[in-house]
Amino acid sequence: MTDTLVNLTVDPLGPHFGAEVRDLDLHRASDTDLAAVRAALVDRKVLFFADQRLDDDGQVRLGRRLGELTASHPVVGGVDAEHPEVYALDSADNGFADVWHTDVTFVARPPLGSILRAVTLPPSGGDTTWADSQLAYDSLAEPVRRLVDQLVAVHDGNREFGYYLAQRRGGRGSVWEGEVVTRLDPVEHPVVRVHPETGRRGIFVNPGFTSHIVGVSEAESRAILDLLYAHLTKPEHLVRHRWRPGDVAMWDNRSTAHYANRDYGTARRVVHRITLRGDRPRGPVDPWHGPETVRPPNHG
Ligand SMILES: O=C(O)CCC(=O)C(=O)O
Ligand SMILES: [Fe+2]
Repeated sequence: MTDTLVNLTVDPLGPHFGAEVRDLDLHRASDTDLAAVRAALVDRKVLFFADQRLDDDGQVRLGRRLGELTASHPVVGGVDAEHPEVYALDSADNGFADVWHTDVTFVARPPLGSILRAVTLPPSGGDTTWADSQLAYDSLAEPVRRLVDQLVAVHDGNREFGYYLAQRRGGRGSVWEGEVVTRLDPVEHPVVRVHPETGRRGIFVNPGFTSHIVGVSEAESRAILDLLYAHLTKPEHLVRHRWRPGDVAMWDNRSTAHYANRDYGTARRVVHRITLRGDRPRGPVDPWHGPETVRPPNHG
């Protein structure tokens, strides 16, 4: 069924998750249109907009109308000096995202959502797939839900991004939450995140950045994480997008994970992303009292 909200047509891609928003020029969208987009984003979790004409300026303007923008990335600079908010993933510059992840979960307040624009596409391939972490949580058996509700995990950006921080301006990254990032201290988040706008629970661990579960053995941590990752990425929980020029995707990082196929050989693929500032993830054990950062033992 297609819902028409104001002048916005939201065409679901499945019973629960994903939608194409039709007949909306993001460049000219009214405040009412964008309020409807914002509501559809929380409801459908990933939205696609075809035939858009955004450039970096337009993408940043759109993002500012939807929320507060973050820097491009905590440790990777913007696409150019004029666009410190725009994060470019360029295959020619080793920009790939072929590991399941939710954006930037290795900081205390990961971005609420991301807006991604196709800039250069390979002749074929380079599809992106999203997983619905709330649908996945809901379809776990009840005793497993009870177990994971209580768990806390460590997220560590050093493996993926430590190198970039070391290379950049003498180890000085972006300004994130008002502070220059000079190190990526691992952070703790609940394994199950309660969505701040809907109260729905979702699996909030990802192979890109989650290092381990707190308070269990390494073998237990590995087994629980593997179970959650296999479950999260079951086909029933996924939507896959085949990119076309002019496409824009927008997703809610509080309820999804994603993966970009690296199957296009030496062809070039460039996408530009902006991220909306988010809040501190909360778990179902309410309130979740955890330290903001976990320091390795040698930091005392
Ligand atoms: O390249 C893509 O399609 C997705 C890249 C990605 O992970 C991101 O923009 O957050
Ligand atoms: Fe991503």
